[in-house]
Amino acid sequence: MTRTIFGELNAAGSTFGIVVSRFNDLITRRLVDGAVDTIVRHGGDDSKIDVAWVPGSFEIPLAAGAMARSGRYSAVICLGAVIQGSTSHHEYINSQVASGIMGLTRETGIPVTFGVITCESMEQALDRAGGKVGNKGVEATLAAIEMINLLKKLK
Ligand code: INI
Repeated sequence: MTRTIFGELNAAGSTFGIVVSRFNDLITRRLVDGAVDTIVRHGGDDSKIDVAWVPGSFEIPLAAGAMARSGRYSAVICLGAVIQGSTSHHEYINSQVASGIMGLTRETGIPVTFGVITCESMEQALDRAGGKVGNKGVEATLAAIEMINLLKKLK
């Protein structure tokens, strides 16, 4: 008989760190709003959410690491928007942020989720920040909540 294990979407009792980039804040403010709203709608408490602002997405892993190692949070949610310019600058940022965040999940054992929009234009970013392609902040928050509860069952 198969035993199926999954994490419920219940944020009650959990504490959340959110790290968000100020670069492209027209977009990232919408991601934070989506993240906080998602936590509260899933039974979480907004007094158990800390939001740390960093200059740009490149700085996200450093602040996320400090939060993840502090022992104060059930999960850390990383939010940013890297929009392709006329150079390859964005590629360096994207690869460092993604691998930095993945490294933190392995190192700390808590969910550190990736809510960084990577796209070609401001229009595509708006679509992913509450527009027609959803909200990356909501997605990263649901992943964090699900993983918190899954990990409780796997331990
Ligand atoms: N930071 C972003 O979050 N998004 C971008 O699109 C972006 N671009 O395109 O340059 C960006 N750059 C800043 C970078 O993240 C660092 O803050 C900066 O390089 C200082 O370390």
